[in-house]
Amino acid sequence: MSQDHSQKKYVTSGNNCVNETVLLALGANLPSSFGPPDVTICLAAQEFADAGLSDITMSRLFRTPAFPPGSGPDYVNAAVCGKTCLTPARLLVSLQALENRFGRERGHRWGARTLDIDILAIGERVLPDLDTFRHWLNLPGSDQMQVVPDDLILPHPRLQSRGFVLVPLADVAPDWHHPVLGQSVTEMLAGLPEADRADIKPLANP
Ligand code: A4P
Ligand code: MG
Repeated sequence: MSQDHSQKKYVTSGNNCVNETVLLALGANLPSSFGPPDVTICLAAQEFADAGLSDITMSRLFRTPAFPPGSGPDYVNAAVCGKTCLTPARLLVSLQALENRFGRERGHRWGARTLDIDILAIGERVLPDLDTFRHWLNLPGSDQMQVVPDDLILPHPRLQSRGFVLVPLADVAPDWHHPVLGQSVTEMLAGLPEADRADIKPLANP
């Protein structure tokens, strides 16, 4: 008798690894040696398989005003949904190596960059633990700009308040539910002020 595993949260592949869903946010607002931000993002996306992802779906590219306002040129943002067998720590290292390959320099927090790849979520994991996640979730905006976490924080503590994250994410994972806030991507997006979405425009294909 054949079994339908399509409703299972985790799919086990042939080599017995646990394939978890990964959601990524991509952003760039400086040219890299490979080209302008849209080209950099598309080239980086082609490297995701080597970086440990499979079943990759990428959103449209969007032009978004830099946050905080006036902090630099407009960004190009996108989101990716995929699967991985890597541990969260190894995935972060792998993606940071990809950022570096595309010329990422870490200057000041939220400064202009050639490529930023944030892990938005890995399945329904809350990392490193619920208390620490809540600490970063509730950090005042001024502190968020100053303090950099040592640990990987999942879900990304600012995803729910950012149009430049949620608009692309709605292309690839509209039904993903935030494991702490309980809302879907569609619901979080609908909860944003209209002004936060107004200036987010899809780009024509590069
Ligand atoms: N880290 C902790 N959690 C994570 C996570 N979920 N994903 C740690 C990735 N990294 C995580 O990150 C600093 C450290 O956070 C890492 O070493 C990792 O151990 P970073 O990428 O080096 O620094 P960052 O980019 O300044 O921080 P972050 O958190 O990526 O910044 P944000 O909050 O994403 O803000 N405006 C527009 N329109 N579009 C943008 O994409 N991006 C930013 C960056 C600001 N304004 C923007 C955009
Ligand atoms: Mg980042």
